[in-house]
Amino acid sequence: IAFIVRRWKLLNRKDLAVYFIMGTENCKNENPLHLLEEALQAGITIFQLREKGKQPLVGKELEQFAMKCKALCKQYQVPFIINDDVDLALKIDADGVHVGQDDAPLQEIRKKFQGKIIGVSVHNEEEMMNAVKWGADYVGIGPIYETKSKPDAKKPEGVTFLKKARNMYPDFPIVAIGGITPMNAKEVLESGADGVAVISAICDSGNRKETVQLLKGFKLIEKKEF
Ligand code: TZP
Ligand code: MG
Repeated sequence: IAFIVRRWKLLNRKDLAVYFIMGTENCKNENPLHLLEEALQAGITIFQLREKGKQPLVGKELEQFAMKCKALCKQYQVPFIINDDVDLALKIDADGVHVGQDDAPLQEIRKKFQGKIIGVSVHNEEEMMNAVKWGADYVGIGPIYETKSKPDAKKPEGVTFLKKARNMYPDFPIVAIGGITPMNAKEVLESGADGVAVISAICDSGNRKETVQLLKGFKLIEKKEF
């Protein structure tokens, strides 16, 4: 029972409501930690540090930055996830890691990540089945729409596979990603996503509080769970 309770507490579907992703390259002229704190104050429900691009932080600098992000997330009681870098996630005791299909096999990561969150990007039924089978805590599906934030992103998929995935797994935590904004979030949530994962919608927003509330508000309207 303890195991079940622990696993259950790891991640709830509602934690995916507004999944903010950021790295220093997404912050333009703003201080990344300041931007993250504003997003936390605005009500994001989970955060992923995704350090990519031409001049990413690496080594000790990345580690120190990640530690500061972790401390901020803890202050707001928001799960802190690290993209790709399993060793860094372990080293600084992040709440979890998010991996793609090109990263280490899920079975191996799961062994190292007992009691931590593992998210996996999936694009088709087979990848989805494997993610569920090998113990992912949630999957990310996308890109749904055209994105400017990932140069090597696949072609936008629309909501076709998202709907299929939801039909296959009625209760599995699913977050949608790629070009999502308050303008199109409703379609994504109606297609079965538990939440939206965004970079630019929050990083480039002139009013982060309003943006996060809009992204959340659709969910409150959509999920009549009372
Ligand atoms: N994976 C698929 S699309 C994407 C990632 C990391 C980028 C999402 O960024 P945006 O700005 O919300 O489109
Ligand atoms: Mg990856």
